Amino acid sequence: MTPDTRPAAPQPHAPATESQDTAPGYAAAQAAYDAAQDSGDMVQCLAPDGTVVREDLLPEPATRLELYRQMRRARHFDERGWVLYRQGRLGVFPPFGGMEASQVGTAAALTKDDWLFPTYRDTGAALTLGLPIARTLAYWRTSPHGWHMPADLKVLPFYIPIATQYPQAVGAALAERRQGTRNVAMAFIGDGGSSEGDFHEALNFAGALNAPCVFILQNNGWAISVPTRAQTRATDLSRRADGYGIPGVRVDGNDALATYHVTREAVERARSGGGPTLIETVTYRVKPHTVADDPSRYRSEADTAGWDAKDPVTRLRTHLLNAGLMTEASEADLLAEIATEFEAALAEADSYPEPTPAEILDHVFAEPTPQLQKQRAEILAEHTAQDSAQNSKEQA
Ligand SMILES: Cc1ncc(C[n+]2csc(CCOP(=O)(O)OP(=O)(O)O)c2C)c(N)n1
Ligand SMILES: [Mg+2]
Repeated sequence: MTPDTRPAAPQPHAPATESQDTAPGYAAAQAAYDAAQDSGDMVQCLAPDGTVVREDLLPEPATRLELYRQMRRARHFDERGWVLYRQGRLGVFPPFGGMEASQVGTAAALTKDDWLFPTYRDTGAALTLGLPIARTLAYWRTSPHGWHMPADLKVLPFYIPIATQYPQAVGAALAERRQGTRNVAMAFIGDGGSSEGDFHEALNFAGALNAPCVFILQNNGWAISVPTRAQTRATDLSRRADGYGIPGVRVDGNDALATYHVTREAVERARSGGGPTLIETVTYRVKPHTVADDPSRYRSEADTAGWDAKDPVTRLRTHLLNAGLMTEASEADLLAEIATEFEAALAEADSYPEPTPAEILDHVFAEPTPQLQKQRAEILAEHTAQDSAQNSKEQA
C-alpha cells in the first residue's frame, strides 16, 4: 500500500464553547474593539472620551453639527420606540440605540439621488436620508401606510430576510450606471448576515462588474443570541473584501466623524467609477435584539456596561462642547425641536386609518397570485367568524 503523501488535513476549528461565549462576563466584543483601536487598524477621528485623534479627518463644523442633530433624532426615535411598544402603539421594533454613529455617519454621505437598502436594524440610517418619521412609525406599527416609500426617496423598505438586500443593491447600482448617472447604492448588513451566501455573492458580483456600491457591515457583536466570535472564525470582517478584490475598511462604528469620513471616500470612489467598497463599522448592540428579546438569557449586564463609555452620542457631544461649536443652551433648543418634530409625526401616524386584516396581503404583488387570493379569503372568513362570535357574546 502506497503511503499517503497528502498534507495532513487542517484540524477543524474548535467551535466556541458555550462557557467561553455566553458565560457572564463574556467580553469578546469589547476586547475586539479595544484590540482594533490599539492596533490602529480601525479608522478613528475621536477617541471614546471625545478628544480628537485625527485632526485631518475632521469634517466642516456645520457637518459635525448636522451629524449630531441626526444622531439625536435617531436616538429620540429609538427611545420613544421602546415606550410606544410598551404602550401597544408599535407592533415590533428592533432598537439600534448605541449604533447611531454607524448608521447616521454612513447614510449622511449619500444624497437623495442615491439608493439605501436598510435592514430592520437601520431606522437611524433611513431617517437620516429623509424617510419621514410618521411613515417609519407606521411601518413598525405594521400599518400599510408605512409600506410605501416616498416617491422622491430611493430608500427600500426595511429588509427582514437577512442578506437579501445585498445582491439587490448591486442590481440597483448597475442600473444607475447603465442609465449614465453617478448615483450609488448603499446596503447595510450585520455581522451575522455576513455569513450568508447572498453577502458573498453580492461582493463578488459587485467586484467583477465594478458596481458603484458601498457595503456597510455593522459588526455589533451579536446575531440575536450568537456572538460574532461563535458565528465566524474571521476576526476582522473588513478583510472579507480581500476575497473579492475590493477595498475593505475598518472603522470605529461609535465615532460618527470617522464613519462619515470613510463612507464619503467610498461614495466618491463609487461615483467616479472606482467600484465598490466594504466598510466594517465596529460597534455594539447595547439593546436587546428586538423589543421581544430577553438578552439576560444569553449575556450579562456587565457585558454591555463597558459600552457606555464608548457611546457615540456622548462622544460627539463632548467634542462639540469642547470645540465651542455647541453650548448647553443651543443643545437644549435642538433637543426641544427634535421632540416637537417627533410628537407631530406621531400625531400624523395616529391619524392614519386602522388597517383592515386582509390588507396585509394587498401589496405583496401588483396582481395577487391564486395562493394569495386563497389566503385573503381565509383571513376574511376567520375575521368574520370572530366578529360574529364577539357579537353574539355581547348580545348574550
Ligand atoms: C434569511 C434569514 N435567516 C434567518 C433569519 C432570522 N434572523 C433574524 S435576525 C437574525 C440575526 C442577524 O444578525 P446580524 O446580521 O448580526 O444583524 P443584527 O440583528 O445584529 O443587526 C437572524 C438569524 C432571517 N430573518 N432571515
Ligand atoms: Mg449583529
